[in-house]
Amino acid sequence: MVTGVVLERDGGAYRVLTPQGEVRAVLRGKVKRGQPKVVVGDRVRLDAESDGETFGIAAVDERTSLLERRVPEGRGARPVAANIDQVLVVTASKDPEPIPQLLDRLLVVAEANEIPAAVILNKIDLDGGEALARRMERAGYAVIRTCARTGAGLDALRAALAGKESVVTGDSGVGKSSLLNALEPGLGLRTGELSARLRRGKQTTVSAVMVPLAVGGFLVDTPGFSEVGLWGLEPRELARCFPEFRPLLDSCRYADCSHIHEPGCAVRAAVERGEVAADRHASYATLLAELNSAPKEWE
Ligand SMILES: Nc1nc2c(ncn2[C@@H]2O[C@H](COP(=O)(O)OP(=O)(O)O)[C@@H](O)[C@H]2O)c(=O)[nH]1
Ligand SMILES: [Mg+2]
Ligand SMILES: [Zn+2]
Repeated sequence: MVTGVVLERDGGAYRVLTPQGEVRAVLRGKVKRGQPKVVVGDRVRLDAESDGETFGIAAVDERTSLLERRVPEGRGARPVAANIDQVLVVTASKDPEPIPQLLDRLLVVAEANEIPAAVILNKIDLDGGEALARRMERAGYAVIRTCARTGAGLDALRAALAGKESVVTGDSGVGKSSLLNALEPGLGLRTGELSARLRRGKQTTVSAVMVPLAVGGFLVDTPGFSEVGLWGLEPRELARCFPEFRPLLDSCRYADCSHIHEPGCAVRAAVERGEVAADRHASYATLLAELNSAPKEWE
């Protein structure tokens, strides 16, 4: 029996990377009956098929994480990618002007899916971006400072990616493709916009794709990451998605405190003391309002 990792769905089959190279594999047995549904990032067990060319996916290993998205106009969730180790949220220090609320949203998506996250602060040749870096570090995130143009920080980025399955996300224009190409020529093309366009032509729903890295590990390209990951979150779970709020949550007067208006709220008290950034709390309030107005799964 061969083990492999699923890189992409390809029509009725899957592209699977094995220690012997890439193979095509189709679903077999219990897995064919949809248990579980195989997605990009799954570690699978393969049997050789009688034709000697394709393999059969006989079993799926237990997942360490699973990113899901809502089924359009339907019920429940559809798995998108499995076993993601980390989410790296890229921002530029300048050009385009950073949008801290967007960073917070993407980081909350990672937290909501219980996936570790870090920030990449790119274009430090244009502006050091230290105020933004400190804001994110105070919130509990590692910040990797990079410049795709000069190569500064690329060793740290390479080390962060090595051997892991990562999602690299962020606003367009911040330098994601440039950073990936600087690490590995052509990598920005194998992920991102171009592959998304190709995939859209091939399938009606855009799916994820995983690209092996020369340093070991994989990049996962999941179109619409920010929409994918937030939908299942209960409003009361949102505060836990802000790491700097977590040690405070047991100290609020009311166990069901929304951290917006209640007296004796430890989070707002920390904001007033300057220990929690006011604009992080503002991001929390914005996302909470959004979750509270979102239709429930069964509606
Ligand atoms: N000055 C500067 N420009 C950069 C840097 N990284 C990327 N860029 C430029 O920013 C623009 C957008 O980069 P791109 O990689 O396409 O961003 P993406 O949309 O996130 O993939 C391009 O013109 C790049 O040349 C950087 O570190 N410094
Ligand atoms: Mg790009
Ligand atoms: Zn509170």
